[in-house]
Amino acid sequence: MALPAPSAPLPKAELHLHIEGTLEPELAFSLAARNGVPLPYADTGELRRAYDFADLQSFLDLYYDLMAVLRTAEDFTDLAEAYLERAARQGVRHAEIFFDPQAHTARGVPFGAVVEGLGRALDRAEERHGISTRLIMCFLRDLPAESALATLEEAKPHLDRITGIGLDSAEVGHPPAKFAEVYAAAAELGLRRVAHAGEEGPPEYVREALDVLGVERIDHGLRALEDPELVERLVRERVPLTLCPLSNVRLRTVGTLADHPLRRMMDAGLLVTVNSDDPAYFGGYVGDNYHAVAGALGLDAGQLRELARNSFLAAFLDHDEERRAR
Ligand code: ES4
Ligand code: ZN
Repeated sequence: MALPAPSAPLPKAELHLHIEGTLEPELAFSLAARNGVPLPYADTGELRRAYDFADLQSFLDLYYDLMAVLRTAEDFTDLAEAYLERAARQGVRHAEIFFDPQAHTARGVPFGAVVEGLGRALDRAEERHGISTRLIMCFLRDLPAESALATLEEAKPHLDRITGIGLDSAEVGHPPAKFAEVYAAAAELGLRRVAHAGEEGPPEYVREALDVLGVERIDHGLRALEDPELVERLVRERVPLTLCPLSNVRLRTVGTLADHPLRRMMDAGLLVTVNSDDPAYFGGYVGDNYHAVAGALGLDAGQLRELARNSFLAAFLDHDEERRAR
């Protein structure tokens, strides 16, 4: 097999990516025009200038508002296709893609239009972009647990397209245990389980996600560092953490990239991965995140390779698939 050209990006898996967070301003405006949805911004420049967030909630407010432009299956196909094209250019070989069904069904967009629309792009991702894919359906933790249960019911006819479940949106005040029942039901259906925890919420939420929800990976998990015993457990049990450095800076969970604990986490023996979260909003796709932390934290080529290797180890791939993807 030929060696990659020196400038070829490091092959990597992306494990923490909200597809709705890949909605670039240009696509938002073109979908708004196609669907006749008014936007309260004069142009893409004005929209981009609104991407100045104080915390997670101030981001989520804009993120949910802008989803109004996503109406049809075709819109979701176009959204996913645009992501896959950018991801491929940054070396992504495998992508485990989050989506937020409740954010769409609550606006009258049928569950099936979302999944089938995304699925059309994912079905041709291997052939067009050399990317294998998985879909992970996230529950919005600031909605009632009953809504998550109803969403799992709605997902049942589409489970051939859905690998797992996640938990996202406003964290503080919505502990993982609120979703114990739906996670147990999903496990019965053979779905893989992940959850956002320790992004803004306390270390206790990370522990609860493991013990009560039975998750296999923690999304973010930064605040686990406040609890040395928990860190020890995460190391011992090899629980992958999907970090999103540019997101943490934009949402002010860390001061600057130079303050980001990623390197300390690697040194502590944690299985950390680098991901983009909501790249259209946070200033970069996954390769940009690798590049930014390499510069700010002085990571060498070996450490970058370790991060890429971790991403495949933490992916929901079987051994043969993992080998092929790398
Ligand atoms: C999210 Cl950065 C982040 N945190 C929690 N929920 C989310 N949904 C989309 N992006
Ligand atoms: Zn996230």
